[in-house]
Amino acid sequence: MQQLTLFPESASTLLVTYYPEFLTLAEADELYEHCQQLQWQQNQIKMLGKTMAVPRLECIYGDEGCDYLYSKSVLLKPQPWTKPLAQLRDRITAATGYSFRIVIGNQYRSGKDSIGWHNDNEASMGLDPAIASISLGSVRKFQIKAIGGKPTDFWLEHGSLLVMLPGCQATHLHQVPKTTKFVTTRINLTFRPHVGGKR
Ligand SMILES: O=C(O)CCC(=O)C(=O)O
Repeated sequence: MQQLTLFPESASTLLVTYYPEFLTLAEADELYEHCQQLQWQQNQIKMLGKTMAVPRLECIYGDEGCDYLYSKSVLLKPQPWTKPLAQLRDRITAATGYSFRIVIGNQYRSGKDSIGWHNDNEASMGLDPAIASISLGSVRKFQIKAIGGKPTDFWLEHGSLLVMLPGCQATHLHQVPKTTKFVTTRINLTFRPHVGGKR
């Protein structure tokens, strides 16, 4: 498997590794088809006293009881693993050495969908989680920066895997910004650990 850091000097300080062709084109196409059948939902988030629609669709699959609350506002309750998602989880574990109990899907329907600057520091993932992120469909810009630092851009390709290594969430923020360029649907799957639920 080819492992490439697009920004070799900065990738180690950014605490990420990038595998552009983790999946073959045929595998990525098949997985994209599968993901279109997942149970996508439009969640609402409370921010600064206002309730608003999350600017993307979300879904979650994983081990029983591994609920995931983020931004003290959005509670995701996992559906049981589908066979393709469980097989992908095991393949990422074999390639990286990290284990995962849930996968959260993000569906960006157009350039208006996004995820703002944040870190994934929810206590339910335990200390210093490794998070593995598969991208499918349209290429979107993923930005990462040390807190207080300047962003580095990654263009996450169809079938690629980006791993945010342990420590990354404590020191860095990341986002997928909105774009005015024409883009079709992008699906992102983030495989995460979880300290609760049933195995
Ligand atoms: O879509 C992506 O590549 C990033 C998703 C993300 O930041 C998240 O789910 O926390």
